[in-house]
Amino acid sequence: MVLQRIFRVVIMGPPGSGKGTVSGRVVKRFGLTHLSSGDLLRANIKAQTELGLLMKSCIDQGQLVPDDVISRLILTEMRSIEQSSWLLDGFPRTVTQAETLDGVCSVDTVINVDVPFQTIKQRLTSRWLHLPSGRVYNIDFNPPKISGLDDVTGEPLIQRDDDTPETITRRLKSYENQTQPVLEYYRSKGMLETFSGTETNKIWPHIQAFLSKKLFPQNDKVVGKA
Ligand code: G5P
Ligand code: MG
Repeated sequence: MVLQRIFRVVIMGPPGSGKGTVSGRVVKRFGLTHLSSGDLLRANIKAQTELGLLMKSCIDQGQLVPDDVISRLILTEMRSIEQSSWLLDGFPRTVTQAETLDGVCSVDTVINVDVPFQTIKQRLTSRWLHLPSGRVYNIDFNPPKISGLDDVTGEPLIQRDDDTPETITRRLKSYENQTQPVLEYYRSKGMLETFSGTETNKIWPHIQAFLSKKLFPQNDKVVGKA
């Protein structure tokens, strides 16, 4: 199925709510290009760029990096995919970032993955990551086929430095204080679609159905006529 125009989707939710996991499924099912602010920052840290070195302590302490730094990074990356439909994960995280994004493009819809904090705390300490691709695993939920290795490349998996219990608590606090107002920002514009639950496998069918309708409204009409 080919999209009839370019779609721009933002995915939001607390740390560990499953944004990366859901994004992987959206990419596979709908072919959107995934752009993750956290993956971009971690790639900069791994490559030891000036920006990566500057931002590492901020991220490891569970604080947000400054708005101007992350906005510049994301907007530069967005320019290279402006002819594609995309899914933006982890940006915007403050109202200032949301206003910056509004200044450069119009977003079609905002998906909010709403998972209780208690569920999240248990998940994040057992997360494993393939750094080059951003593929995520969890020893309870979706373990790799071979322990410690990525299913696709066979390369080693790592644990994120910010997945310690204390840092997770700080990340959830900063989500409450700085990112929840962004949900209100999009809700007031009528753009927010919230999907609540404690299991990605139960939330995903609803997101999939919503995006199918949004991205392929013509199919709905065909079904309606039949
Ligand atoms: P990130 O990288 O954007 P967060 O904190 O927003 O980080 P995170 O931790 O990447 O979000 P996620 O993507 O929402 O979480 O969740 P995930 O990785 O898919 O799933 C979490 C774990 O749960 C995985 O192990 C997965 O397998 C498992 N899982 C999924 N579903 C289920 C389920 O149903 N059951 C179970 N049992 N497990 C499941 O940002 C990192 C940092 O970068 C900076 C900040 O410092 C931030 O803290 N940053 C920004 N700073 C300022 N502005 C921005 N815009 C920034 N963006 C990033
Ligand atoms: Mg993520």
